[in-house]
Amino acid sequence: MTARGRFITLEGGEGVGKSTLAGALARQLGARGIQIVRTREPGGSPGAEALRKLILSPPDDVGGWQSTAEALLFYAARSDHLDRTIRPALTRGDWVICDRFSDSTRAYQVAAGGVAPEHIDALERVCVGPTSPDLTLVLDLSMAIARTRMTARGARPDAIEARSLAYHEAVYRAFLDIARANPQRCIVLDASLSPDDLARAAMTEISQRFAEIR
Ligand code: T5A
Repeated sequence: MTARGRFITLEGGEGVGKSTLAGALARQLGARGIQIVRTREPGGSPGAEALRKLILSPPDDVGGWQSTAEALLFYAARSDHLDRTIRPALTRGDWVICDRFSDSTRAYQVAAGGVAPEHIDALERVCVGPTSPDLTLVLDLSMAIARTRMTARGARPDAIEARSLAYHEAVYRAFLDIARANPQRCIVLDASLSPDDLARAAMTEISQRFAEIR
């Protein structure tokens, strides 16, 4: 029987460099002969990608999602993503590198949006169950630098990016709180490093954690 693959998630605020790091990790782990499935949330399966559009670009007549409705949409997308993409990959023995996962719901919809944590605990039991990440890399970057990077990239902000500074400060603090509360699973990385140095720091943590790539 194939051993279950490893499940690595990348977390942090907007524009901290998660997608860039996910690409570098996929290349470097792939070069070591590991089958990688690189994916993201919201999204990562056709159904979840359809929900992504609804969440991040709500139709004008919706008037923006209220926090509980938004959390439920994220879990609908996550449930589909787990069933169609993540669990099959882990069962094959592939490694999954996922740009955002449940910690994002706890940071955005709970800490910043005010959804009760016990409601998310219940959704976690129903949708995620035992498929929780083996390792979470939390990218820590000051909001000022992240905003400069986002401005340089020039894309129009989506419904969540466009929220207030206070909302995003609560998100920033929440990721560090989550990392402190889960030291076995979470590693905080300094995301002000260059892309190459950040990838090197992440690979060091991954190889210390997982004997099969040493
Ligand atoms: N959300 C998501 C919730 O509210 N709840 C949830 O449960 C989930 C799953 C997703 C949105 O949904 C919310 C959070 C988000 O608001 P998204 O479009 O996927 O939306 O947004 P992000 O995940 O924030 O992705 P971004 O692409 O905006 O940011 P990244 O991936 O962190 O950053 P990246 O790699 O694209 O880099 C940003 C810019 O910085 C440069 C890059 O070239 C790029 O221009 N850069 C660096 N520059 C210098 N040094 C480095 N180390 C750099 N790394 C990247």
